[in-house]
Amino acid sequence: MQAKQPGINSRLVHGTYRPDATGAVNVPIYQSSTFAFRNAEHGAALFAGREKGYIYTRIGNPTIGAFEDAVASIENGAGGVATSSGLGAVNTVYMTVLGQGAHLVSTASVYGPSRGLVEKHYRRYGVEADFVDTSDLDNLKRAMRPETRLVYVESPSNPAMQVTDIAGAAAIAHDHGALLAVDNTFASPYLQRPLDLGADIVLHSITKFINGHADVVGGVIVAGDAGLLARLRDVMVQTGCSMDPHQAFLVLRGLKTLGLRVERAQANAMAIARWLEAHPMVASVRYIGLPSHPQHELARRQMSGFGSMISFELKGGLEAGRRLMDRVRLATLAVSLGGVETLIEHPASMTHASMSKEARDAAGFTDGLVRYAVGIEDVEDLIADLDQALSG
Ligand code: LCS
Repeated sequence: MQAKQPGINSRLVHGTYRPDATGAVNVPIYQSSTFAFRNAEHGAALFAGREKGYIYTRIGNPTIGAFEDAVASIENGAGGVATSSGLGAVNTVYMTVLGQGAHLVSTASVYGPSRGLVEKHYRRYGVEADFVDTSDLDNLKRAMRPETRLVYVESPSNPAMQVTDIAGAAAIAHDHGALLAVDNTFASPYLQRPLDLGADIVLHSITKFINGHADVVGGVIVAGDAGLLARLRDVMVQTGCSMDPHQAFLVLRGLKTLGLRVERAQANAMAIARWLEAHPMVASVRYIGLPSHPQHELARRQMSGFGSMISFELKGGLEAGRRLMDRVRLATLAVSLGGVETLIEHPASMTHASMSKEARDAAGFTDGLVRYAVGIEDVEDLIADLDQALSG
């Protein structure tokens, strides 16, 4: 009989690490840039790949490796590649899959710089791209070309909160000989596992939920196929966007409580979204847990919870949104998300300012949209804070 796999919280707490010779319960920080070879033959064998072991931290490191294995285990992948930032992970995926003349189809409401990287830089090397509303798969189908190599989906997307059918997008990508990569940052692997739904690659800005404490910038990529993973690792190593051992140690620490943090933050988010929806000054609320969200049923099918990201618009538009952001006291006016603390920001002038007004309109978010990343504080305090900021 096959042993049952431990549940996700057991895997989050224990990872794949077992106490080493010293008995250390937690993964030690191997803060060393380089590793000694036993002799010249050993060094040559490691470089030739005839033996497994550590050479140099940009290529591989035990602390970073423990983090990569832990995330790969919860994403159900063949292995992971940690990167210095989430955008480093995005670039590693692009550079691995795209080449001159290749075409990319991506979610229009993708994180601004994930789009900017293509439009400003990859285009200079002959890569073409279309950014479409992938929450309607007909748009994706129409955008596919014979030279499409990569379908890149962010779901739920930042900050439009659109949800894409990942299994459907995988089928379309594969019918056209392309790979599907999913930016799973907003959901976290606790709520959504894209590889199980047919994606080839999943990536995260671990700066957000995976680390969860707003004190580390980093990224990670997981692939289902070992050959593809090796190609991704090669690009990470060659472009030098490696993680640091201390960064990996902190993220391993954050990962253990991912389940607890996500459960608490999404319970808070549901209560806040309902409160906002009923507030007379609020024009619209986008929270995928609300039945009013256009992809609520799809999110229910492909995710195990609705997460803690809310976008909303006030009846007074941009000016009213600005006033609110200046008046909140418990929530912090700052970009980023996925930490224990609640953050509020204005996408059009902050995280997505690199996009043109037309691109933002096409991506489905207006200048008046406010993004509210719910943390794990007491929900009555968060609601009281929004209440005083709206009524002041
Ligand atoms: N993917 C998504 C969905 C993101 O939200 C971000 C950062 C990235 C990738 C890039 O990751 P980083 O390099 O920052 O680790 N999103 C941010 C945001 O919404 N506010 O500040 C950063």
